Amino acid sequence: MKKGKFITLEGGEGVGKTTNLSFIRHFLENQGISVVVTREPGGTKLAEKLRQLLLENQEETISEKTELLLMFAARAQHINNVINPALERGDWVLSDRFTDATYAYQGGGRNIDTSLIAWLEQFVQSGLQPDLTLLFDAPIELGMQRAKKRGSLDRFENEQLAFFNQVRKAYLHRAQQNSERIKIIDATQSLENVEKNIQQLLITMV
Ligand code: Z5A
Repeated sequence: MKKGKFITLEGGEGVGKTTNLSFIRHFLENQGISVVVTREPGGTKLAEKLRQLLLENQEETISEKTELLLMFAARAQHINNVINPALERGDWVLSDRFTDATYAYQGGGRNIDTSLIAWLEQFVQSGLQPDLTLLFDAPIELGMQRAKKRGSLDRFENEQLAFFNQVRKAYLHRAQQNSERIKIIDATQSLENVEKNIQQLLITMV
């Protein structure tokens, strides 16, 4: 059924996911590939509303279970209405974050049992996995410095340094466990070198 390829971009905040998304898009389009660019949480009208609920600083505390379920609710909608139809058409899908973020933020950051995340992953994705995941990795302080230039902080950005260190550790652990799919990009390099690394990985896929 799946004819296109599915690529996801992951990493902590400010590591360059969004910046490199447009580089990847242009690279693929220059090879004649039709590309759908999307993001998580979000990607559909309803899922973007859930994103807003998840990222806004709320008066009412969002419990860890609620956060996890909202992430997967948005994902179910995204897969059904955007990702699967695009892949079935033969388009390539580029997503700014996907389920590895849940393992990193809700698993690593919030300490939710990863077997529970794996159960939800199976239920919601029915086996759908990215063909390639680029994990942009940099020390937390560097990403924060880069992201700070943007102004006000969302609900996740307001977390403490320890939270982000747990997230980074969980991402790196995930990359170790899924080394065929998840490729680590050293995000401390210049943008030019980061792009060279990405290009080397993409060339093997087109
Ligand atoms: N979340 C979750 O908890 N569970 C889930 O399952 C999912 C998500 C899917 C929304 O993410 C939040 O949702 C996220 C996790 C949670 N929270 N956090 N934190 P988001 O992706 O929308 O937000 P973000 O991670 O904060 O994105 P970001 O800060 O925009 O980061 P980025 O896209 O990786 O960075 P960027 O905007 O491309 O780059 C930042 C700046 O650095 C920019 O000025 C660039 O020009 C500059 N930059 C980038 N690369 C370089 C290099 N190599 N050199 C110099 N300067 C650079």
